[in-house]
Order: sequence, then structure tokens, then C-alpha cells
Amino acid sequence: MTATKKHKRHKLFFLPLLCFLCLFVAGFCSTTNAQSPIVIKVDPPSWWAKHTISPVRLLVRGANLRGARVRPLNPEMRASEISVNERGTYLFVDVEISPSLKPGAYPLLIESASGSTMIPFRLEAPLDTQPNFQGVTTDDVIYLIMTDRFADGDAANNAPKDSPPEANDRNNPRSFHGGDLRGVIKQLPYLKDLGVTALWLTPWYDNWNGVNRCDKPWCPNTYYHGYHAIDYYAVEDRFGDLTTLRELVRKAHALGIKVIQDQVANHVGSQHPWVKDPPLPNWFHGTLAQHQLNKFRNAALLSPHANQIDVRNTLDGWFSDDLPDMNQEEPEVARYEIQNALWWVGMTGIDGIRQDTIQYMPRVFIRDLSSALHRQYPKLWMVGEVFERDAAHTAFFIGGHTGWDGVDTKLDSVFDFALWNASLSVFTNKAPVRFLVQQLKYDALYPDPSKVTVLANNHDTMRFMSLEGATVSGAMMHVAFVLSVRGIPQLYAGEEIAMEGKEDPDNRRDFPSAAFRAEGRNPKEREMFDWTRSWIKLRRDHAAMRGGKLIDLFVDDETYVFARQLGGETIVVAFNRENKAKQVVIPTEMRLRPLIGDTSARVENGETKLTLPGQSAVALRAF
Ligand SMILES: [Ca+2]
Ligand SMILES: [Ca+2]
Ligand SMILES: [Ca+2]
Repeated sequence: MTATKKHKRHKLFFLPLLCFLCLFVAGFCSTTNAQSPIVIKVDPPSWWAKHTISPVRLLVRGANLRGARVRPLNPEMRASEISVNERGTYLFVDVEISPSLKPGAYPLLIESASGSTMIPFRLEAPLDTQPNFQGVTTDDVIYLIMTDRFADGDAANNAPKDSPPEANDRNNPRSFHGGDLRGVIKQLPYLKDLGVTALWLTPWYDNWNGVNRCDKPWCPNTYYHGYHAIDYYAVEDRFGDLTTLRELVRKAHALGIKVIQDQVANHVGSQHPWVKDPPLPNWFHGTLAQHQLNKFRNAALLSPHANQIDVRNTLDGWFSDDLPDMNQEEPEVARYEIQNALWWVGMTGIDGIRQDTIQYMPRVFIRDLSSALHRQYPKLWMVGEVFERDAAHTAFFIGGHTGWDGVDTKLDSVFDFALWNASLSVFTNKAPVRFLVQQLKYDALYPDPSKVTVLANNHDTMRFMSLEGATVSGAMMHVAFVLSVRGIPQLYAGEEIAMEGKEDPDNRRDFPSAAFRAEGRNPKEREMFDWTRSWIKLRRDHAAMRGGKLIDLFVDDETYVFARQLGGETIVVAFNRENKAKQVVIPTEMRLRPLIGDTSARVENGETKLTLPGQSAVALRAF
């Protein structure tokens, strides 16, 4: 089933003398007839001189491309390795860029025996290394924004011409609701006030503006969430454009806030032009009419004993019938996707990438993608979505160690779904508090457990306040735990005001715009917002809270006390789930002063007696 490279190399044709002269004199030549080459699109549309990727490989979409040759108009560029698909609708070409070339337009002439036309192409001015491409570390607090549901900053993009009214129905939880990049820009002061330092935006690739109709409960629906790209090189028109995106990154950076792009290399949307006319026969795993569906036998991706039928189904099967699965074992696909990832980083200055459904791609591809990103942008950070509640599984995918398959994915981070699951269970009273410690011991599986991303929730999970057994005090302990345990914390927009929401799409309700202002928050929202902000501030104020060693001090079925220690600084954090105040004894002398919460500590006979309020979390500092 492994895809093989099937496309052919085409021999170059000699130029007709007339055209050659025309080229020589005018810089280009355009002879047209019915068989002349036609260029519709070029991916990537631009690149950089002195880039770690040179030559860059262009994918030109058009017609009549069979037998075409490509000639850059600038003599300091060179085109080679041309390959065209059977139908003549796609042409691949390597373009070597001289390091001395300045930014500007560098079109390429494409010509065949029947005529010629131009491939538009640009060289960009590289963005400054500061404040761009900074990566994400334990110093950060990530905040997930579902762009369509956060803030509508520009009503003019809410109803594109090609969208039926149903697609824009704000009463349908599966339609577009109008949120956009301008809305995020306008709410940057809110985010700065909350204290988060990195925004993860759901995918901003252009998605289809139409609406799916069917007789199922999930119809009519749209791709408001952005996971069904129809163009890997365009910004969703409902969200804004590349200029607005660059403005967002620039303004966020000016406030000390990083930006993380949600990339989806595993699949595209079924409305992508490739689906009807793939660049290569093996571009996807199968076709719209004939493909495997992923049975999600994810254990096959971890176990050395899995059979190849299960492995191939999980890697090659489509996530759903409308998500064509990209074939990264075809080198042209891998190159295309690696360049695409780099292009977005280079064009926008983003600091990190969240890679969707990463485990459904070959581990060698994850490694090659991670390596290419680090080669060009050493600090750039990528977190992979390996949605598994088993630390052995997520640890297998993080970089920094070599798996049984001989692969180190070099992946910077994975989401800690195991600890997320434990925290939800504990703080909704479904598991004893010691479950947290039992889960954390599996940090032994990670080469560096501080590198994991600890999610409070995300757009695929029920919101805390809608879980069975949820209380506001439980939600407060959960968010305090996420913000104080080791790793990089990640919040989901709305958790900070205790929003409710059951399964998708209920967990994607519009952010209540009144809550962006302090005076617009109701008492419950205010309590949760102030609490969340105080724990974020605690992290910001104390290096031990961000990068300190985690040391267990006390645990039982209702209480967990740990220290975060770095250099000379020790912060003690305690969670007491009981309804009443409780005293716990730490068998060592610690002189502690409260930072958050109604708590006190005294030293007696070489021990520390810590008084904890009921149903709350506290933080203290050793002095
Ligand atoms: Ca809008
Ligand atoms: Ca669109
Ligand atoms: Ca796949």
C-alpha cells in the first residue's frame, strides 16, 4: 500500500526561434492558442533568498502544461526538475534562488510548443528574527481562540458573495458566526489584561463558503472551524486577509503576545480543487469515491506488535468522508507541506504551530517537518495533537527520544490529555485527588516532562462547567492546577468566565462580547476571570511557577500539596477538595507566606502545619 513515486519527467522542448528572440528583447513572450499553457495558481506564490530550503519546489496549477518548460526571467534564478501530471494540469519545478537576489517580483516564463505564459512569483523581504519566530516555552500561557466564535471585528466579511444565507445563520451552531481576525486584534487589550502570552487560533486557511445539506442532525453545516482547507496558501475570506493576519501578529507581538497557527497537514477539505484533479495519482490516500475510513485503531501507531492492515488504515484512512487524507510518503506531498508550513511562518512571523491530528501522519514526516522548521527558525515551536489519555502514547510522539521504530520525531510538545483527563475527573469529584499524583508519575516516560502542553480544555472537549458534577469551585481548582503544574498551560477562550458547553458544537458558543469589559461580567464570570488572572500573574511573577521542579509534599483522597522549586525560590501550591478547612502536615520545615487564598502555615517540631480552606486552591511562598 505504500505509495510510490509515479510521475514522469518530461523532456524539454526546444524553443521556437521567434519566441526566444521575443523573450530576449521584451523579457517575456506570450503566444496564445487553444493549446497554450494556462497558469491558474502557484504554490508557494513567494519565497526568500538565503533560505534553508533552496531550491524551492513550485506546484503550478493550470492547463496544457504537458511538455512545458520553465525559464525564470532573472538569470540569477534557475529552474530544473520539471515534472507534469498526466492531464497536464499540474507542473512541479525546482527554482533555485541566488542568495544575492533582492525582494521583488520574479516571474517565470512557462512555454510549450503551443505557446507561453507567465508564472507569477515573488521574493519576500524576510521578517526580523525579533520579535518574530520566538517559539513557546513554560514562560507562556496559551489561549485557544476559535476565530469564528470569538469576536466579530468586521461585519463586512460576514456574508461572502458565494455563501448561501444558511451558511451565515448565527442561530445555527454549525454555521459561520462572523468572528474574524479584526475581532482578535480589537480584543488584544482584553487578552493582555487576562495575562495570556500566546494565542492559538483555529485554522485560518481558506475554507469553503458553502453549506452542506443532508437529512442528518448535523446538517446544514459549514466549515466555520477551518479544518477543511480548500487552499493551503490563502487566508479564510471571512476572517480577513494576509495583511490583516500580519497586522494581528505584529500588534500581538508589540504587547508581548505570541501567535500559534493551527496547521492541518494530515488532510484537506473535500471541496479542495485537488480532490477532483489531484496533482499526482497518489497525492491522496484514495479518492472521494474510493478510500478507507480511519477506524481509529490508534494503538496500532504505538505498538511494535501491530499488524500492517491496522497501521495503514490508521495512517491512510480518511478522518471522515469529507477529509481527503494527504499522502506524506509521496515525496512531492512531503515537500509541498513542509514548504507550506515554512511559508506561513516566514510570511507572518508566528511563533508556533499546533499540528492537528498529527499521529495520523508517518513519524518520519513529523520528524522531517520539525527538523525543517527548526533549521530555518531555531526557536520555533510545534505542538502535536495526539488525542490520547494514555501518557505512554503521547510520550511516544514527543521529540527528544528515539522510539522502537528508530525515529525521533523532534516534535517540541504534545498536549497532555492524560493529565487533563485526570484533572477533570478529580475536580468534578469522580476520582480521588491522588489520581493526579498517580498520573504524574508517568512523567517518567517523557524525556523532559516540562515540555508538555497542559490543556484546561479545547474546542473538541466539553467545557468544564457542563461536565457532570461541575461546580464553580471545581472549575477554579482545575484552572489553578493547569496553571501551576509542570508544563506549558493552555486555556480555551471562555473557560476564564466559566462558560458552559457540552459536546461539539455546543462547546463552541459565541464568546459573550459583554464579558470583554470588566463591567460587563456577571458575578460568576467576574469571580472566574479574576481567579484565572491571579494564577496567571502568579506564574508571571515567579520563575519557580513556570520552570521549577515539581515536588510532591502531601497527597490523600481529597488533598494534594506540591512545591515548585527553582534556584532559591520555592512556591507551595495546595488543592483541598473537602467542603471544609483542613490541616495537613508536611514532614519538613517550611516557612511560608500566602500568595493566593485564605491559608496559613506554621512550623512545629520540624514539621510544617498548613491550614487549607475548603474547596479551593492556594499558593504560598517559602521565605
Ligand atoms: Ca466578521
Ligand atoms: Ca472561505
Ligand atoms: Ca493520514
